[in-house]
Amino acid sequence: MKQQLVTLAALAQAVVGLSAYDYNNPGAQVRFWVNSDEDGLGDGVVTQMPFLTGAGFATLPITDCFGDDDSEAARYDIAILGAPHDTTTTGRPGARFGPPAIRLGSNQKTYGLSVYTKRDALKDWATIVDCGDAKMTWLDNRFALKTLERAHKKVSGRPAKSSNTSSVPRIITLGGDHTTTLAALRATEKHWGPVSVIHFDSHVDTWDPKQLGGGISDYAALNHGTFLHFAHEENLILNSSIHAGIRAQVIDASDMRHDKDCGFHVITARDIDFIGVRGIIDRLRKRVEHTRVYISIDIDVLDPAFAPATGTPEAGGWSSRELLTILAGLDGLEIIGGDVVEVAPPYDNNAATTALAAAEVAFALLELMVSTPVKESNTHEEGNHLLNSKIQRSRRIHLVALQWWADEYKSAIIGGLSIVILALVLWHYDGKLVPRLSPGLDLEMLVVALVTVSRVAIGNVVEACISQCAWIWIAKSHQQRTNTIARLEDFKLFNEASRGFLGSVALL
Ligand SMILES: [Mn+2]
Repeated sequence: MKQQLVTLAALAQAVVGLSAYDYNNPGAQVRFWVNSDEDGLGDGVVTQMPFLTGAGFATLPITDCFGDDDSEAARYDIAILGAPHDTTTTGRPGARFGPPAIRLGSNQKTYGLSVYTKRDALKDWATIVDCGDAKMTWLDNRFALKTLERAHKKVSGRPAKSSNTSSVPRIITLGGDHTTTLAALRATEKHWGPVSVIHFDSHVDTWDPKQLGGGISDYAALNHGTFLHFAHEENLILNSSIHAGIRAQVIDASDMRHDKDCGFHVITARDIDFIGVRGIIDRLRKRVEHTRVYISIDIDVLDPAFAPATGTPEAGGWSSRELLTILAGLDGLEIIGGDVVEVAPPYDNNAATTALAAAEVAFALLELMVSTPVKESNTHEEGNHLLNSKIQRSRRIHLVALQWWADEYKSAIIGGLSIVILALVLWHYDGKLVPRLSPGLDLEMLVVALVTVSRVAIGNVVEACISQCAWIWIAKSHQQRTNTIARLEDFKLFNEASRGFLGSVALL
């Protein structure tokens, strides 16, 4: 009896469902023309994906977001914005054609119920629009970046549609070479203050202009390999930022030190082989904990097999699926903006592989933004990392020291401890340069071990001084013990001492 009732109910529902067909919301079907039976084609609805029926991302209609109308009807929560720009690339140009290619690649996204999250980002709480492209001249880099920045400010410069869940519209930028991210960060800083950047890329993009472009001219100093240096200089980003997928060579060791100074940790492309996708997600989440996040995705983070059409391709990258899984793993972070850049369609293949990957990645950003609405805080500090508020207050005086210590506090503790132990050892054996230790272990070995620990822990300047002093002390003790002249080649005395000022002074 119960089963019959269920069957009846299902039948009734089907009948009601059929009669209540919503012509304005045909799902994956396109209604071609008003119902007419003349040609025997029924009601004119065919099952087909509506390719090219919409001009915007995921076939959203292109909306004018640059006008002054901020009435209720003109509001939105998330905006897509194209940045057709490639005159600051150091490699192959062509990313100026990126935005329309990504839009074309996204045209299967008219319905978006995810089999992973069981949510449809396009039909959730958020009003999503595609604002088209910012007007960017190809004749003047700086002018183009300024108009992009202005476009960002305009698009995000009105209240959000869903005022109970979000305050201002968040933007997903379709690049464009990577320099376009600087304009986006300048605009987000106005609403959200400095934010952490999760930067997916095969290159670090924090190059000091002295290394890349600055030797040519001030104008060339700002390019798609240096924009994160400028973002750091302009205090747009927090020192809780992180790169993921890095594999391109750098020019010399100073590049990685400078990268660290710009506030970044590094996850290399090959790390995924050792810690897996889960490990990558955990490291990213841990790094940006308690901060707001901007996600910038250079499509060259993918292997050229998955994204050949990009300005500076690098073999040995991640697959599209790996990147998408990692992005999905960032669900719940407060993402205030994002971009997919460096898509250069002239190098794409007939199947538009790169554009498809870029569209999927941009949609993943959209899903993250819909999944976690973000309210603008009253002050820039609020809701941000504790460190950030400290930096804001004492920016002028303590910025460098604070950043260094906060970033390195673990290393500093290890370094400090090893220095204390070293001091105790030296204190204890003061004046007894040949102490009685167990056979096979002598004081010099102990000192070298401790010095090695501290130099690894502390890094650069401090470690250089400590190691030099240690080598000098060993050489001196050896000299006194054996009554011989210390041999430079034995102790690398001159070599080590020549590495720094203090060491040189000590040597003298
Ligand atoms: Mn890049």
